[in-house]
Amino acid sequence: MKIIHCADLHLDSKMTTHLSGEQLRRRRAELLHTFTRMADYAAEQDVRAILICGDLFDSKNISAQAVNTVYETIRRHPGIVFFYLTGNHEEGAFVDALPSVPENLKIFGSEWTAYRLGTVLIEGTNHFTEVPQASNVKEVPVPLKEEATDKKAASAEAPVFAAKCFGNQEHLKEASTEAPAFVNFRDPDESAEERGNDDSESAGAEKTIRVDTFRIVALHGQLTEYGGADPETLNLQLLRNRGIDYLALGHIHAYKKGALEPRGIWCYPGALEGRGFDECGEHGFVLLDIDEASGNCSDTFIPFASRNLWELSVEIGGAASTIEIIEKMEAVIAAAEKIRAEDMVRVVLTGRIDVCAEKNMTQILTHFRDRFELFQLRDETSLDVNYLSFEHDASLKGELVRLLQKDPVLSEDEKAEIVRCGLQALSGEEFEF
Ligand SMILES: [Mn+2]
Repeated sequence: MKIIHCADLHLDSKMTTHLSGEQLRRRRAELLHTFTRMADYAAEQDVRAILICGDLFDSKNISAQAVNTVYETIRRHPGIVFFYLTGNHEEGAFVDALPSVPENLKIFGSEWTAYRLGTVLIEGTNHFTEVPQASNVKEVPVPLKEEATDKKAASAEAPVFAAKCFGNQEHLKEASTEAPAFVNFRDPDESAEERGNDDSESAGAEKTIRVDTFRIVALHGQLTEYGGADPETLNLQLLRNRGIDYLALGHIHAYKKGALEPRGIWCYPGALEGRGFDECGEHGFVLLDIDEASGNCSDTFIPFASRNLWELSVEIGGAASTIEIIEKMEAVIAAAEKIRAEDMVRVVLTGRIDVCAEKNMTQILTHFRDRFELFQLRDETSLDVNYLSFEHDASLKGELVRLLQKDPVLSEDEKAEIVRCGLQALSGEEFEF
């Protein structure tokens, strides 16, 4: 069974990059578009469930555009169950905004909830205190595969499409009226003998968790070794040795995973799209492929963002001209193979350059501006002044440099900057602050 694990979509985000009004509108639309693309990808790849581990929206003020997009996307994919862990930003505002909760949308709220999808158990809460020993399990029927050929048939016969996509979900309704099964969780280290005894004791209305059940737990917060007072911290000690196969997390905006004793892993898929230069690199989701017979699971990070952000540091120490600086930048950009034309790039210039070096930021910007969706340039170089070379300079320039050198108040960096502007002005050149 394939399951997508994503988190931190932050739909309706205000973004933290310096985008123009038009770029910002387009970027917001892209975030929504990526959500629908992900659902389409899931249908194509025969994914049975999409697990959204919090921060689907950026704030509790959700736009109609975002609510409708998510709602309609879920309804148009009855073959996929959407599990949604309400995060710390949205506070259930989405559910309240819905005209109705689609059959294939399952919510994790403040109470610990467990859903069973085939042999996969998906549990979670947005208010984690501990993993409960036992929990009521809501059975979720594994939806029928969305037939790829249906779409072709649907375009020819509109009524069929409408029935399939809007509410003909009798198979879901039927099964979900079944009485929930009661499940006891057990220590995975327990011997088979103990297990056997226990089974006979708990026979009847209770049924014991099957060994071949793949257990996913969905939580939102910062994983820590010892926990803390902040409700957003998740104490690892309370999550180890609980028979968790896959701890599906949200909150950290970069992909990250680690071991969860005794047999599982924890994983943050990262934000689905980066929103600022503090969220650089590839973004996407995690695709789980669980072999239901063996319980083996592969987890693969799938880059899926429509654009990524990259910050490149370019050392230009010793460069004497704008062209030379551009050349150094070109080399660094060429080496960053993952950067695409649709990406947003920020270059930070570093190193020490001579105060007499000819460096024109406008020219550098002009050179790179049209190559990427967004191009930003930051100058973090520092200036070197070779005071010796001005020692015997009888011109106004020499006078200025010697005067500044003796100044007791200005810092070395301030002196260098004034020297640079002064020299350029005296040479009759345009200068940039
Ligand atoms: Mn987040």
